[in-house]
Amino acid sequence: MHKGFQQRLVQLESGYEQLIRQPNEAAGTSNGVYLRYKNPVLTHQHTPIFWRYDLNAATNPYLMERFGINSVFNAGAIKWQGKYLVIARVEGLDRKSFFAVAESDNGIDNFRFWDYPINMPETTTPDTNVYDMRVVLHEDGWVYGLFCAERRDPAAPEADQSAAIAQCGIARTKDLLHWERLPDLKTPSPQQRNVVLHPEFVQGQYAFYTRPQDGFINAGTGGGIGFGLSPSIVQAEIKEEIVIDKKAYHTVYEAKNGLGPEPLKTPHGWLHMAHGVRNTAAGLRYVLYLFMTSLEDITQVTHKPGGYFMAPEADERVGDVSNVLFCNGWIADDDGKVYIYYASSDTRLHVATSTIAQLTDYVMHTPPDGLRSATSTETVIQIIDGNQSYLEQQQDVPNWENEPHTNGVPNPKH
Ligand code: M1P
Repeated sequence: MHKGFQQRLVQLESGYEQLIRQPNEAAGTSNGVYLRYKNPVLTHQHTPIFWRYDLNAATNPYLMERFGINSVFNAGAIKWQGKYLVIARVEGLDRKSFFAVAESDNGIDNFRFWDYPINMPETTTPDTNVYDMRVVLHEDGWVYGLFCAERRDPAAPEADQSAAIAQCGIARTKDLLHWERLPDLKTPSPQQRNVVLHPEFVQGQYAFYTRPQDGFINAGTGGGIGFGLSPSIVQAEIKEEIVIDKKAYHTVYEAKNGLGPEPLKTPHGWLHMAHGVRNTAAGLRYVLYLFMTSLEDITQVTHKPGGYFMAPEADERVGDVSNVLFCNGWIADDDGKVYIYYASSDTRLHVATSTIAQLTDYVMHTPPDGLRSATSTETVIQIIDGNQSYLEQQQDVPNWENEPHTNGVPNPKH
């Protein structure tokens, strides 16, 4: 055995256990809508040592990493047999992603990967890369995983080694261990990413949220969050795709948008999390936003707050693809607590917590985007005026005759 092999192994294993067992704490103050946590719940370092290292001193005398992991991010999520499970996108140093389940007892820390990643079957057209699974327990009794299945564009010239075609892969399982791969979803769009299966039948059919797109990166004439029905899931095909939430000029979803996890059913409507993308001099910026659709007609958006719900902050801003938040998994507990699993900068996975009551209040009572500076100003003035009348009713307004700035309370005389 190479000198130091055993010592290094002990160090690796104890460092790993320390990382996995590290308790997570709420981070500072909340904005009243959600609470972030200090540590990411998963990083590349959380992947088991026995995935990355050959632990046999005879074949790996220097105890070298034989299969490095670059990042762990964009995870689907599901509560399963009392545990909080995330199905993460694990990306190797070779840039290929695969799926792996990690579980925790409390949803905020001590996430530990299952021993093996998901051995996802392929269709007759092998995938080059698979990523961003949305996990849905459908009312038909199956757990479905919908993900992006990406392959090189067969029409691309030899010189172009980046042109790709993204389609929606579909797999289903009853135990999250064994997965049956179904044919990819067919839609009228040349490219599909961010496809989500609605958890209930709609008009007796499987209902899909889609993201039609012309190119691999650019939405082009496509874009927006689409919707369509398919009578079958084993030969899923959407013949008519409509857009239910469009991209819009000078908003946080100007360049493109896409649905996150499966929607959560609330008494007021279906609660949706999505990501919005805009272009900047520093590249694309991905933020998260929420909206609600009608229980009676799930294609009708009933409430949509202006702006973003969450944007990259502090360390979240930096990573392989900086300035990105992306969320494709959340878990709502029976007591109304919601665990939001969001990834930052295509590098690591975090959790934020909220409740159905808070998210519903946020979605239903945050002013919508008026799409002009003047309407935003008007919204602020309405809030100030509202506070003013409230304080007057409380008969608590000091006399600020000549003071333009006051201690956090509006000056009615200015
Ligand atoms: O790099 C940011 C994200 O880009 C893609 O998302 P979208 O299709 O909405 O642009 C995906 O590759 C996603 O995985 C990635 O996080």
